Amino acid sequence: MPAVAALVYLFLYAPLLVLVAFSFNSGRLASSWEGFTLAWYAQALADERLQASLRTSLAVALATTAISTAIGTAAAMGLRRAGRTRAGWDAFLALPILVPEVVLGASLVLLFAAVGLRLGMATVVLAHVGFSISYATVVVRARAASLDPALEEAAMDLGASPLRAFFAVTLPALAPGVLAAALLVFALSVDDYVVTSFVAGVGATTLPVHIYSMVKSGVSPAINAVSTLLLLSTSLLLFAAWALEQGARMRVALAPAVLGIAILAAPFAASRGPAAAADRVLNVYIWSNYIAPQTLRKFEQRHQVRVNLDLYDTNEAMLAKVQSGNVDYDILCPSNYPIEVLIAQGLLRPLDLSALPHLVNVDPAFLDRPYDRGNRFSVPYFWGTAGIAYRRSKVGPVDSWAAMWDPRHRGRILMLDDARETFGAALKILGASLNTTDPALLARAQRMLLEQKPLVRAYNSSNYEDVLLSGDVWLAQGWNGQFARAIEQDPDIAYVIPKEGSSLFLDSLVIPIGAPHPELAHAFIDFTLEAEIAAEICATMRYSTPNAAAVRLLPAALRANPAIFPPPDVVARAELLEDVGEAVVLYDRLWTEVKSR
Ligand code: N2P
Repeated sequence: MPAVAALVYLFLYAPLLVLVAFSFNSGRLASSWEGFTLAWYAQALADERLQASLRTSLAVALATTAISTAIGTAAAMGLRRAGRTRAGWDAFLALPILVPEVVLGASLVLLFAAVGLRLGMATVVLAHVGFSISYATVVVRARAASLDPALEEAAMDLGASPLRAFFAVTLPALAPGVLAAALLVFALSVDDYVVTSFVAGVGATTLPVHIYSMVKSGVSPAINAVSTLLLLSTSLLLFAAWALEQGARMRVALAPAVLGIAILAAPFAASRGPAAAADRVLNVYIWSNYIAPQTLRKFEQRHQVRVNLDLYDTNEAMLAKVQSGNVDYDILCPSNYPIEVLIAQGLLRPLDLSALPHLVNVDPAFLDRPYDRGNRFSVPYFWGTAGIAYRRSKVGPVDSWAAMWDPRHRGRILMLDDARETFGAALKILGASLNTTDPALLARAQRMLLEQKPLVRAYNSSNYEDVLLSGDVWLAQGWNGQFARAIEQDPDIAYVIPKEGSSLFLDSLVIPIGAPHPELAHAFIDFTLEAEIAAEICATMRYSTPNAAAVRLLPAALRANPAIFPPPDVVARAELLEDVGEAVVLYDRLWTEVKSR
């Protein structure tokens, strides 16, 4: 029997143990142990964005704890007198605990939009209070049940007002329960990802939301380090709460509780104080792997501002968020085809070209395109291709999309998690345009994707190059820049634009209509147009820059790298993704069917 129990516990704790162990691994990949190091902790603690998210988490958790514990205590007191209706109240109390978090998150976003509340710190606190009151009430009530009501009555018989009796007699007796509730609520709030990701908007990035966005831009062991700290801290808080509920003395529970909070607060001691002029901010919503932190820091320093960065991996995700209407972004980076949609819906702010003196650096071939004549709304940022990167030693030479349908590569194939790109690959095999709106062709493409699905290891649009580097897959569909970086780390990897042709994208910076900081947004766009900055952005991210002055500054090796700047005949094979109008609904439905079947 103990052996079975041990196995169950191993099953429960193995992932956590691996996480903790690898936070001390000096290698980058989780596939091999390369020696002990604390470097990832140092890197995590030195990360300003991480510290900012920690500050947000702590502020939210403290506010949530104060509000929820107060309301929970009051509710527990009230419920003592519920009498016959008690069962009903109990059910209502359990409901928020049982409702799936995604449902809660989605419904809160609707509610906030309906009452006109902007997403931000306040909505996060409201949401956290919403889901934690029940927990607080249940914990305090358990303690209240063991109280002798005669004590409170005696106090009132001796002349104390009900309020006085509560504070002088009842509350001290309840204190361990109230503290346990507070610790539990604090831990729940610090930990929450799902609900928070719905209601955070910009500038309210909590630690879990930040960790998730770190995962998107590549798995760094620094994430393991942060996660280990978060794990340790919440475990201590929950242990303290549990000990109090078991009747441990306050002093015994205090030590783990204080330690738990100290672990979260420690990075502040290490921090150099909040970033400069925190009230001047720019909210940037851009593709993952499109700008390096060091480049943002240059802008922050030059303008004494803070840049809030949010990332997305598909145009559709970005559109959905912007169209929902209650987010405060200053900068977006859509591809050409969603720009048409955004312009048509009146969601973009006309640019003041006089505030963009460095626009002259852009190669005229990328300007005045049909999707935005005269560049009234958009300035090109990156262009590039989608293609296949593969491990030469495993699959030999590849020149066709057919490799992604080859049963010999079962379980070793990764495809982008992007309707236009996956359908695009299938359509190219069919010899069709990837901008087709023909339902019959799209149905054929869907059948192909369904046939391919058993071979596919993952649909991933964020850190697909890491999955290839780790050796988990041998062939990956993806966008060129991240593959150009991967090839540098591992020369066994090659990138090809298949002979059937592929997709071409042109992504631009735009300012949404309701941008709270339009002037700063113009300054940012112009900053990215400066030759040195555009060259730095291209050299760090490895997507292709439309900035002619920047290209001249690039090292020859980068300019000659075909994964970054493909030769003209290869570009000629590729087709620019364009707006498919109403058919976007069809693409979306067919793609959802592929993924859910
Ligand atoms: C970067 C994705 C490239 C953008 N993560 C494709 N439009």
